[in-house]
Amino acid sequence: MKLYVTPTSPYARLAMIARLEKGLDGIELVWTRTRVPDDPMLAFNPSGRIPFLRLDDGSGFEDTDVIVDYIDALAPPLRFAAPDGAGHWPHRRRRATARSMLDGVALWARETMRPETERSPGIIEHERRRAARLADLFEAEIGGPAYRGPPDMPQLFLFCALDVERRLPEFDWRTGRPGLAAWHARVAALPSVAGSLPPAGV
Ligand SMILES: N[C@@H](CCC(=O)N[C@@H](CS)C(=O)NCC(=O)O)C(=O)O
Repeated sequence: MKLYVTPTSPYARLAMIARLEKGLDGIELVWTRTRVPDDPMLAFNPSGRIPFLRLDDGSGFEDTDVIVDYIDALAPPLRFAAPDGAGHWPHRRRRATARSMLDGVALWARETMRPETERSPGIIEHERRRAARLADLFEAEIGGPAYRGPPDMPQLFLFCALDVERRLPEFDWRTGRPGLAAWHARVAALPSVAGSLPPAGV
């Protein structure tokens, strides 16, 4: 089984963290690039999106949620599913909100990578404001018990969203948000998170 990743994709980072959290480092990482027109990967991953999990029979999955669910099911007990009972909908809310933040900042980062003449200041400003509002929301709730345990999907989406700052320095979520900064530092130091940083030179 092979997990196709890039060094900059926050979605790939999330899948790589899940892989290590589950002790599945036997899943081989394939460091690749996206948007390469004649990439052989397109033969089995036509969308060209990363992360992509290729199974030994040649089939595979795109989409971070599906890949994490698959990895999770490979090594029970489940770690990343929404809990049953009273915690279910609060978990789903946190997960959806954190994923929304990641989708927005990923779009913002992508926009800044376009040639300057093709960039949309309107899109960048829209995403900057969205990210600031969501960062305020998470700053308000980050001290709660939901953010203290081992990383679940809401926390992983939130961490990977905030971590987009490494390629988008203008995403300044730290100023005025000490709780979020302290939480990010704690998660960044976890072995699965530190161990999923891309090696130098890839
Ligand atoms: N919905 C996808 C989003 C993944 C995604 O957007 N990946 C980006 C890299 S951050 C990508 O592969 N872009 C390549 C392209 O647009 O061709 C998921 O959850 O995995």
